[in-house]
Amino acid sequence: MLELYSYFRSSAAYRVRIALALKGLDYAMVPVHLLRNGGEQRSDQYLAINPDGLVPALLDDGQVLTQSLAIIEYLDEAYGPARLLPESPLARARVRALALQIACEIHPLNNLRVLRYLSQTAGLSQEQRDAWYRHWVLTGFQALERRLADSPDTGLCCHGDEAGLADCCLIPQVFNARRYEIDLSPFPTIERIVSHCETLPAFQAAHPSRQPDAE
Ligand SMILES: N[C@@H](CCC(=O)N[C@@H](CS)C(=O)NCC(=O)O)C(=O)O
Repeated sequence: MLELYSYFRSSAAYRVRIALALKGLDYAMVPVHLLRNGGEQRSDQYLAINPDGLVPALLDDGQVLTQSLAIIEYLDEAYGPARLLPESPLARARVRALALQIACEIHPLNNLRVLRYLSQTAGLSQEQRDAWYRHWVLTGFQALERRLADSPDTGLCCHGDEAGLADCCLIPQVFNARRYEIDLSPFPTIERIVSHCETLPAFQAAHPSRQPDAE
């Protein structure tokens, strides 16, 4: 029995929802509202599950897993056949690097608690906060576009023609970028991959608008 603690607009939870759908795994969704009740991710009940106070968390038969990339790799290994990472060590390293480039270099800088700190503690205006957000997305996407465009390993998806770990990270990050009305036209390879993934049922099922807690 798999239970995913998720928030419809959380891009880290969205990554795991895509992976679950690509693997064809059924799961129960437990909503954690990041804005209501002072942030349910900081409730005692949720902190007992994930002391980071971040979603997602996954329970597999009562065993707690955290960190979206670790969860995705776990799902791929535990529920074979593995398909979210390629086989060769070099290819695996490439896919992990693409995924980590999004998950470590872009996403944490723009997380809710960081944005809150910028306005509530550092005193940034909404305009300055939005400029910060866009700056780190653009910086990350410039590097990512170059990596993807320059590599013969890039196919319909980030690596070859089958969706995998890197696509699980890219599509939610682009969803966030669109929410901030970031112009993606300087990133044609990213746009092309996203357009392809959006035609796939797993990505459609995982979309924030299709979640039970969507608003
Ligand atoms: N590295 C973590 C990041 C998790 C994360 O940052 N989750 C965000 C939503 S996308 C969150 O729960 N934010 C709540 C907050 O900042 O208070 C992962 O990949 O699982």
